[in-house]
Amino acid sequence: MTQNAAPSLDELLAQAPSNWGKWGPEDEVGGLNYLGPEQVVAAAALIRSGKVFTIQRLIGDPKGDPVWPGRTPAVRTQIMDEATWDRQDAPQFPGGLHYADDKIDAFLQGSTQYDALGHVWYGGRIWNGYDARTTVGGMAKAGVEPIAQRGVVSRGVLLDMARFRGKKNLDTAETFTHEDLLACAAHQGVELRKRDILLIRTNYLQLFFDLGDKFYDGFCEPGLVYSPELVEWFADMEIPNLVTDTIANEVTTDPNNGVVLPLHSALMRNLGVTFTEIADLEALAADCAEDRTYEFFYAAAPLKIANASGAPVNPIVVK
Ligand code: UVW
Repeated sequence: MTQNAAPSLDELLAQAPSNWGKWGPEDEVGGLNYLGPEQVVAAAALIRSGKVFTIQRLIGDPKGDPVWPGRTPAVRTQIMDEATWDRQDAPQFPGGLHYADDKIDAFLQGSTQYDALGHVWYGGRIWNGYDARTTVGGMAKAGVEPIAQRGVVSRGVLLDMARFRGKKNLDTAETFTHEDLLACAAHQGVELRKRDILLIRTNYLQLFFDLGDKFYDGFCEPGLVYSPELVEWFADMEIPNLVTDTIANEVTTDPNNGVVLPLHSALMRNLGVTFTEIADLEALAADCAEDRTYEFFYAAAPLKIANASGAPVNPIVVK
């Protein structure tokens, strides 16, 4: 997907803001440092109706699992079931216990997931300036485990870009900016505050189910598009976590410069914004449209996997 005319990320982001060192030389969770007891208590005050939403997409969906090109969906294998006890060599437990066991072989970025801050890089340096060689054979630095240990709790705000634009889903390669997010929030009657977790709905992955294999033809998801102003806005707003219902949280190839996923570098690598991808925001969005309440309590913790560059998660939203 590299385009010859595209600038290098080093060139594109030469003047871009950075939070490296802001939380010390050993930091591995970046913008999650913005979230402390104050944010948790304030978020808890948003629980009013007691409605609970889980926003993970099903792993092993019989209709298919949308993944980034080159990745493959999780494969679940049944290891033990009642048929196991048809065999002569089946284990026999005093009392007659039988059980089912299974396992999955899965890309850790192949479902709803948190990316570790070291997941992407350029110029030989990952988040906080760690040497990119620390990724070799497993993430020695800025892996997903510190995020998982800490957990993520704050006020979440849904920005329903698809409804705001009057569409069932955003189109291939459709873009929006932070100004559009602000306009969407104003239209929804919700204020965006510093340290909010942003959940952006495009409903684009509906096309994965509607189009089948054709979904990947000319693959270019819709999403946020890079600009220096957008990056400054994320920095000023101290956004700790960006959650979307697309595979990669931004327009895949930037239409202005041809760079693939520049915001992964500008926001995740440089500012320490954690990315949560492939969320299922449909039930939540329908409810928000009905009760006109777009702010809520958000809590998530990815699986604790040593040295991993990401991990599956099933975030919980409570209204
Ligand atoms: C890539 O980094 C390529 O994708 P994602 O952030 O979706 O895991």
